[in-house]
Amino acid sequence: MTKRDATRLRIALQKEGRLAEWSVELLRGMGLEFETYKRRLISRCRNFDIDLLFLRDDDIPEYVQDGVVDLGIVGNNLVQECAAEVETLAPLGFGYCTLQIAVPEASAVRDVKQLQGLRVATTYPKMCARFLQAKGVTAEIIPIMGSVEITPSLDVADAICDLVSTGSTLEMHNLLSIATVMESEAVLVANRASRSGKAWNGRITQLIDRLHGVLQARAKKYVMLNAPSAAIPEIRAVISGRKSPTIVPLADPAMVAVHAVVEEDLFWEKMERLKAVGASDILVMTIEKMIA
Ligand code: PRT
Ligand code: ZN
Repeated sequence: MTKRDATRLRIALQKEGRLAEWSVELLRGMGLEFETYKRRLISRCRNFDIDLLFLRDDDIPEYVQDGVVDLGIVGNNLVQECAAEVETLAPLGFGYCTLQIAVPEASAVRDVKQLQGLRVATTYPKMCARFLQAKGVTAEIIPIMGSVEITPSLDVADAICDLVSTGSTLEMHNLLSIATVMESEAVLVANRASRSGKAWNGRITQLIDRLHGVLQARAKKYVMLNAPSAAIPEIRAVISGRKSPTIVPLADPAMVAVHAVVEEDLFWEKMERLKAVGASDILVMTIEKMIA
């Protein structure tokens, strides 16, 4: 690892893999300008005193814990497995997966308790062991580096504990999930001393504020619609956001235009209710940033 430049904050992100593109997109959304050409180890931000380090994801929790870097973007699954002593600043809304215990479809095992005395192969030995222990089950944990899903067919293990996102790997290998050990997504983590110390606290707080601006914008849509003036009370009841909607009169005095920010998760339900009370010409726009 290159020697630290004490005047520049360091952020670690995955070099290649499932989190890499999302992490770069998020940091760019937060206004950081940098190159990713061939993902060299270090990329200097042009507009901030920040260096980005492109690393294997497995190394990130410990590098953050040890202060090799100040911040890291990594799956919470790895943070928990390493039991890294870091401060989790925010979940990031990508890299969703679950750590699950699965058995061959042909197996008689259908409950975690039945794993007593059996072999469980996993790349997450610590979390798997903690989970089984909490259930009062003593099993033989077999740590594996990769391709955990093939271990039952090789008779290396009776069950596996692995990450699942779509579930197609389990299905392809005729494996059936019997328990969820944890739900995970990518998180922003900070070195404790960097977060609390004078040198970087201000810069980290600034980055967290920007991050919230990006995440909030993603969770919302900007909606413009036309509606009969008489429907304003019903429309306001549907769009019960933090702020009241903007109501603009139209040339036709019986009609108004309504502009509002709507939560993405209830989006379709709200659109259907708005149409039902007379809204028309509904335009929906992505919000790039949102600053409270
Ligand atoms: O090279 P490097 O060490 O950095 O990368 P890696 O190959 O170890 O990691 P990578 O890119 O595969 O995963 C990085 C992070 O993405 C993980 O730590 C999780 O936080 C998150 N993530 C989200 C996943 C998955 N979904 C996922 N499906 N990580 C791995 N998988 C694997 C899983 O292990 C299994 O082999 O995908 C397979 C199952 O996928 P489905 O879709 O068939 O269920
Ligand atoms: Zn890895």
